[in-house]
Amino acid sequence: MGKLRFLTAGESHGKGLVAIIEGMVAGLPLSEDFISYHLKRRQTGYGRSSRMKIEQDIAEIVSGVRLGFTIGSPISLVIRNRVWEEWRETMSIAPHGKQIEPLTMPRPGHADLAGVIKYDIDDIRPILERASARETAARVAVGAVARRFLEQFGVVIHSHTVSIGELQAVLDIEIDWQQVEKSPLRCASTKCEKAMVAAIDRAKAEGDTLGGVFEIVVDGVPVGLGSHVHWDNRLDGRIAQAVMSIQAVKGVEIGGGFAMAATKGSQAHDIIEPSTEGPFSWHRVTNRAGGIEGGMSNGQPIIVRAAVKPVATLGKPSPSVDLRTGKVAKAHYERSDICVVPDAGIVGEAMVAIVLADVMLEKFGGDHLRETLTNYRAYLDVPGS
Ligand code: EPS
Repeated sequence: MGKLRFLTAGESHGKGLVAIIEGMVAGLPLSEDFISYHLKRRQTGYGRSSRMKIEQDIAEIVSGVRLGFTIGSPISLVIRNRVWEEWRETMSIAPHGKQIEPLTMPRPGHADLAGVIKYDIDDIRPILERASARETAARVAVGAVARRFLEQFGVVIHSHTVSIGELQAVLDIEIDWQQVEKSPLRCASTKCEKAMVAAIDRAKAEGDTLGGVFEIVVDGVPVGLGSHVHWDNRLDGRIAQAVMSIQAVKGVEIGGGFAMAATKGSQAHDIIEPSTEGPFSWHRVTNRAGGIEGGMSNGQPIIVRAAVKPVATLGKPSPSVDLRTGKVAKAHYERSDICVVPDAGIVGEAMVAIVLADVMLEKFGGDHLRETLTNYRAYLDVPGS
């Protein structure tokens, strides 16, 4: 990370989640309601566990904002866990002398097994609590601050569900983002949604889970964010790392991605044509590069897709080994989600927003939003930019 940094803390069934953001400019309008609006968007996807009905995430701004505007100091946020009341004993901070049965049957696909070995703990609970995707609520809160900043520059971020299990959305018309926001699967194709919902219901009845693919679309990104000069300046690399870090994501592609590998060069790239419309003397008819060439934004929409694996906690648990006895046992089961793809898309939006805010701050600098905007406008006025 460059100028904008953040940390999250918190366990899934602990007191709550905390985030600290450093490097945001002063003068950015910011409210708890704006952040909470995006937190709610992460909790509405079809296929989530009943936990989503318990938690109604609200972000409390503890520092860094005064009278509705950021003041340049670290912004800290708290999201309380409603389930904490039921978990006080199991997740107690002080020892209380009561026997809590350790979890010793690691779930394949989770952090359980590697975690207990690495941290030398004989109970899976402390590992799963932090590995849980509950942490993504804090990322979405941080992402909301980043997107508030990006909005000032006309950068707009959307996400939608491209597939659930084997079912692909048919995307033959322009995406209606308002409809996506209303869709329980965040699917742009109402035709496909019914079958996807039925597939999730079927998986649930069978004690199984489903994965899928979400796509992020970012409009309004200026040319020249990121750089070709160093591996860790490359915008595509930074976005891929951020999106890949989301729990359950197993693949990330930009633009044509993996499918591009099977095409010829003459069909893979976006022809540059003269144009008399718009700010430049050229334009592109296609966007196979997904808005990034040579590690830099090229002014086209940024398109990122992520493959989400099926949730690893299964109603019909996979075979495992009891770490106490070394004998065959069923993996641990506790309440979990069936499908998280739509909500993972919201987390994807947040991670992409954080990376883009970071590269915008790197390029345009400034300690107050006014200064950043002045630098941004000066850059856009440079001939050829
Ligand atoms: C999760 C398991 C479920 C999810 C949780 C992620 O929690 P619980 O075990 O309490 O039912 O609901 O996601 C969230 C709590 C959230 O806010 O997204 C897991 O094991 O990763």
